[in-house]
Amino acid sequence: MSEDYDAGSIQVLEGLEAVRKRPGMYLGDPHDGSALHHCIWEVVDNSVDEHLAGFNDTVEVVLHPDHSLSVRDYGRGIPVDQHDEFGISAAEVIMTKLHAGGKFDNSSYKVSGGLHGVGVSAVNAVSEWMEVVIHRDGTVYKQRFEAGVRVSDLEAIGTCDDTGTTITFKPDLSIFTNIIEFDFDQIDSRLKETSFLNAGLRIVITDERGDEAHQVEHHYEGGISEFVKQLNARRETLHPDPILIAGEKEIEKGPVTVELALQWSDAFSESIQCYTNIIRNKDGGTHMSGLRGALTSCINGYAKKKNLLKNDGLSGDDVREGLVAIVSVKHPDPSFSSQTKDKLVSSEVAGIVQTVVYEKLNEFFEENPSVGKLIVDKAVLASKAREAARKARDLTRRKGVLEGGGLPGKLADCQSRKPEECEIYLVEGDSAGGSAKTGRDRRTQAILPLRGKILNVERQMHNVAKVFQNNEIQTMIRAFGAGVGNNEDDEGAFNTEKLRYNKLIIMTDADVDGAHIRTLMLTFLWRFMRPAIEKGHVYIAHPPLYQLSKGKINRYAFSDEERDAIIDELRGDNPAAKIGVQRYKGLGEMNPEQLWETTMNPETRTMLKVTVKEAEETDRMFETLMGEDVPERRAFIERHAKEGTNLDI
Ligand code: 0RA
Repeated sequence: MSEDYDAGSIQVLEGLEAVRKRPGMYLGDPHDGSALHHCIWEVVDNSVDEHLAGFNDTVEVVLHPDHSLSVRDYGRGIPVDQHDEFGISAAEVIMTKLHAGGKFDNSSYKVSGGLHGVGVSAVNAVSEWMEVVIHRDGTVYKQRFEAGVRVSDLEAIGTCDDTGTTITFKPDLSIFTNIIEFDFDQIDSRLKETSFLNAGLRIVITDERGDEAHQVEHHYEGGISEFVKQLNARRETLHPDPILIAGEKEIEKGPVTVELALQWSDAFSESIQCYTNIIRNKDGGTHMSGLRGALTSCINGYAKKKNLLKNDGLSGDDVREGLVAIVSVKHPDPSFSSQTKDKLVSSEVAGIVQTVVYEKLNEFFEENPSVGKLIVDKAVLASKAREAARKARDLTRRKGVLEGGGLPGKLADCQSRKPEECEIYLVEGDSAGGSAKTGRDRRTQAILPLRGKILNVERQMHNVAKVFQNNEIQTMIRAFGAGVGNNEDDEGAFNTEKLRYNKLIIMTDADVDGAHIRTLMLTFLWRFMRPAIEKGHVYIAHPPLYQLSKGKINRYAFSDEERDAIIDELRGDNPAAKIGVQRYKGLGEMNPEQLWETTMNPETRTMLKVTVKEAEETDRMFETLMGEDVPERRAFIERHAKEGTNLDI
């Protein structure tokens, strides 16, 4: 360290020393990877700010073999002129003065970085070394730091004809422990989100650490609208394009802008993701409540006006069923409930979002009455279902579905009476039911064969009595022994604590009919036994499509691609080798041993857990499970073997 440090620089050092001493306070936990990755977001945010300011369209992130990481942008370049107060270059101030990033230029320029975090200087403090290279005014400048302390001047090292900034840093391993390597997947998914939230920004990530460099690029001209489309990619949507809503309101501190994309599908789940200044607020907050308020009043108003509402009003849950939405708020000075910014609490935002959404959504409905009707119809159905589930309780009690008759005759129950170790297979068809009964572990596995298609309860919401006259439905209610109806406060309503089995496993053929029956069962469960799904008791069995054999070797394939891969593998060097290929047209074609081995044995089976959360993750899962990429799919199943995998409805 040089002797000629002035008062300003000493202050700087004290600031950075504090970061090194208590990295957790500034960057998050240095031992579980969160602070390590926070360093990247911190640096990237500055480049995103240049994009928001209108000067940058590309960010390049490179993971180097020596475990340093660089972030390059093509913005204006950090200013290099002398800073009056500190007597050092502006760049050095930004690199070494805590919080300098946000305070440096207090115009409306800083949106994400200025409000996101602690600035590049905090990252500098926890880096073994950091180098900044600036392209500005035709000159290339460079300066190097170690543990946050300058070890060279900002030097002109060449000429250039572009502008921009590259910051490279190597995390100091005396500060980060346990997880000390950058995680490509985490970086990829976070920066993908960043590029969705910044329409037009190109983010290129290159991993140079392995034998072969690996590169991905994220660039979405459609921004949050494309984000929503992707989240709904595998759903049946009610309207082809997300509804885009944008608005702005001036408050004392500056402009608050709100941007939303909304799209309904025929799914049951609701997924609303909220952001403030590009940061995810996983617990929502005032933007979320503003949106909810507007949706409820707007959709009820429209339904009344169009005479689509017969009796009661639609509840918030009703109008949000099947909705995927992104809410992105930019605010000059937001407040959060905690350091981690999980929840936005700035109260004025609720009113701003509510007003903007109410106005724009009404406009949309006026201009697109057919979409408006579909959305209202969906909400009305949800509302009727809610009412039906309420009635169900009385009805089933009166008819003795619950108490009378004991266990259904078709049920092959398990021996154990400890629900926590018991499972019930809901099996399509009698012949599959037969194999399952023979093949099962009869101590813990019960089998309930269901004949043919179960009733489509969605079409019977006006006539609940009919739902409960249905044989298969009565049988399920009695076998589960946990009541029916979603309102937990009602006596006799479905109660997971009374469930006779911890796992309800739907096992249907791996074909279109099987998928249909599965949907009908899930629909019934969602409408009348929702807590079973919400509390994670419902699973989908995953039977194979093919058996492949060579001599005594038996293998199973879950897709055509996997079948081909296994055939290649079994042939090995002998292309003439005889491989037996059996295609299972239905579960019934499997003998009991095969069914046990491939689909029912808890040690080896793969099941999907039915959830109503995290649409995004599940989409990726779906892609992986049902997609074309066989090695990826296999790796996935191995990683998530047994009960780890989710199916979002
Ligand atoms: C302060 C002022 C200006 C730009 C920047 C900071 C800036 C910082 C970083 C960090 C990474 N990339 C960056 N790009 C820009 C505005 C300078 C001007 O008015 O020309």
